Amino acid sequence: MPETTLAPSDSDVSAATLADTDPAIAKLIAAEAQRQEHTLELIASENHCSAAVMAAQGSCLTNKYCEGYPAKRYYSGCGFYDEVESLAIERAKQMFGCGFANVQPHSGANANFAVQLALLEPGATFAAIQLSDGGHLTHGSPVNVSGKWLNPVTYKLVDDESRDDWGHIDYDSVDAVCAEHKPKVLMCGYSAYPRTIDFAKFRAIADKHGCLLWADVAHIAGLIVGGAHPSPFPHCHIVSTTTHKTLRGPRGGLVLTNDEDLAKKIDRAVFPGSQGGPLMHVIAAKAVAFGEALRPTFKTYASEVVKNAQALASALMGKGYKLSSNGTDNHLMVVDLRPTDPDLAGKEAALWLETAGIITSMSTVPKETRKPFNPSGLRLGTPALTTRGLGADDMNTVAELIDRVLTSKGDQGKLDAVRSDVVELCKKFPMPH
Ligand code: DSN
Repeated sequence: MPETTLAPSDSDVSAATLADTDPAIAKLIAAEAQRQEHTLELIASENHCSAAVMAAQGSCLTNKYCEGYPAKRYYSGCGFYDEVESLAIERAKQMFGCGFANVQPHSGANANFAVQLALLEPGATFAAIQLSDGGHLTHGSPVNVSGKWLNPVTYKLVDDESRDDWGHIDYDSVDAVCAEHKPKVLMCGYSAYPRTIDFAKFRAIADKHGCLLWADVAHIAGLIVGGAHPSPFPHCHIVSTTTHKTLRGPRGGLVLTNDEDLAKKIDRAVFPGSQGGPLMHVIAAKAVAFGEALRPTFKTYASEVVKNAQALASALMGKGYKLSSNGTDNHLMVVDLRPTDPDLAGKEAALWLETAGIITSMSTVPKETRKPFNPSGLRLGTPALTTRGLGADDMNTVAELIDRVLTSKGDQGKLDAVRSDVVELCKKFPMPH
């Protein structure tokens, strides 16, 4: 049972620490810090942000309502907040080399909803890739507003395994889907796609069929900013992203464009279209993270993330694992578990790995044969391990640990032995703050 009592000192919140005022929550946060310290974080969409980012997010800026935009607020007392938001906007523009940024979306899903509200009428057609091929819920899934209120049509991955580009975007299919359905918006950018996105090729197809081109670069934003993946600009009309994955900021969203009219539509779609008061403490933390990403060391980080992913992918393939598209160009890979163990599905594999201190996420794979809640694959990524300082040589050790788990048949003794080795490895790479 969690503790629920408040300490008697809760009358003086400003002077007290969290441990004094709410020991139950303080204890859970401390336990989570220990969990992060003693496990290997391989979820492709997670990272360890800096103490400076957390300090900004945990600041008094959480206290203020600032509906509106800098110098156009609906509340008094917003002067410092205007400066904070303007700094975040300027740094976002500088990071991506574009003309306009909206830093208010609370999340990637909110950013994508705002883009859809700005660009598409109810029932309008847009083209994207489906969830099981590496897309995202907000890219037209029938359980999301994007699939309920809009008309998504889907293009495919190359599914001929004899081709060198097996598992890559099938650009012929993108062209064919646009020719057939004439979508108003063509969307690229994915949650489980291990290959480089050819934004110029997408733009040529978009222009041919009169579509606006929208990229959701949530997963690869940090790689783009760090120069380890080509930029969506100048090719894309609109770019949305999260700020907490490879970009290593606080949890949140961001929308970017070079087009002034689209920028105005996006601003209106974020507020008042789909959100109220911006989370100013999070916007401050975004500004801090963007400042970090603009430093030269972030380029090194982004390139190390990719090198580590490629080293991990090679080591796993060397052990006989099948990876979607036979490898990776970016920070993530998708392991299809079926060829190595037809009885082992993603949910159980992720559970065994978690027991051993290796944190991953289950994933659908191309030509999926199981249900999304127990799919056939695992998605692995290197952003967080790279932040901790693990390098390409350490990826052989990580692959060895993963292999020991996946071949353990769930034997508790074997999982416990891996857990001890994981703890030892983690001790060599303490959290960088
Ligand atoms: N849930 C995120 C991911 O894991 O990719 C996307 O929003």
